[in-house]
Amino acid sequence: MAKPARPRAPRAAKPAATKASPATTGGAAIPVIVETATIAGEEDAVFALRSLQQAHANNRRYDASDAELLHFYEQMVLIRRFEERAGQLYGLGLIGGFCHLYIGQEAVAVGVQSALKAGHDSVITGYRDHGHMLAYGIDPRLIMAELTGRAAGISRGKGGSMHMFSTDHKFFGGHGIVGAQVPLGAGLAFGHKYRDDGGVCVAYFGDGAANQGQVYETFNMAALWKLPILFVVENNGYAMGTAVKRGSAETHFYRRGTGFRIPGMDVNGMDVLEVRQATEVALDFIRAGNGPVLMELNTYRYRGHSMSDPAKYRSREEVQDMRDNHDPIEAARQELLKRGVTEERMKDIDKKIRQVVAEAADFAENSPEPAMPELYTDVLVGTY
Ligand SMILES: Cc1ncc(C[n+]2csc(CCOP(=O)(O)OP(=O)(O)O)c2C)c(N)n1
Repeated sequence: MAKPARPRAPRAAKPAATKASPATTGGAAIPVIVETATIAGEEDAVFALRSLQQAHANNRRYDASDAELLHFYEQMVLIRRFEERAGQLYGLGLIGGFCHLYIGQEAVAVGVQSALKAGHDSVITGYRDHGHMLAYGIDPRLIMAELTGRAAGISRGKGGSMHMFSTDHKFFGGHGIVGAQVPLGAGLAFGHKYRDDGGVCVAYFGDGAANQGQVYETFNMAALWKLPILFVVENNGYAMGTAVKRGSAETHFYRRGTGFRIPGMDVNGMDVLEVRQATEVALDFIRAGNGPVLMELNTYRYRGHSMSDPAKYRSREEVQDMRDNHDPIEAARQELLKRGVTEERMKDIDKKIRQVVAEAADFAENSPEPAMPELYTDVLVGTY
């Protein structure tokens, strides 16, 4: 059974360039080249690749005000309660097709997207998309109505859980083809650069998707053209039932851009303040015209891959350990308590969120299904 390895302990920053160091095998000293920096200019390149990780290591956590941390807490609670309710509606047969819950990963979407300019910067992700939409301020009623296939849904009930979209919010899906959102994200980033609008695209993908060839073709082009794109690997430990170690030769996903001169950052995705801080470092670099950044966010999904997954590939103890010891919402709650925010204040937030989610579910259940002529709309691509 796979050992729970997330979130990984922060690794110590390495020096920018190191000399040959001796190692021994059977007593004989042999030189091991750890890193070379012999070509003119290479040293700078090596430094650039590591500089963001070093900047992040020096200052890991965002200095949030109490109000900001409360807001992050509220958003994470909203995602969790929303997802729990979606799971119940799925069980009742009110949600059809696939449904992938985001429970456990809330700090990622909230930490990253709180640093973006909503409606200006673009976001694109895979099929586990409800949390990213909520984190971008999209009305929970419209998301729930989409999940239940109703006309009032954000994609008029025709997209469902995996294919939601809102150009108004610059949220570009919701994609069921693993990894497909990565080259599409480069296209969105190209659009920002072409229009010179100062926007950045965040393209999220999973540890499983990170093994797709199209990801690396995209890395090459994005780096070559210095596209304003933040690649975010949400390493939740599993691609369906395959643990990272079973499916990936390089399990440190933040290193995967090195061959394309894309700086990488290794981030604890269970700490919303660490995620936010790392995102700011990355965005500063990207917005200054330096091209893409790759962030690995180490996180964990508590529920099965989708609602139909009994999750037999891992132990209950592993999941329980993550829930008990690394939960992003509980961590934020504890931090707020330490700052003197009262239990009552947080209970009020919890109560308010339960109400918001209950209203979203009622709205979804009471909305009509799309009319038949809707089958013929949104078939061709328009201008965005
Ligand atoms: C091109 C393609 N291959 C396979 C699948 C089937 N599939 C759906 S999800 C998934 C696992 C992806 O895992 P990961 O990228 O780690 O994302 P996570 O589900 O953990 O968020 C696979 C193989 C698919 N949808 N598309």
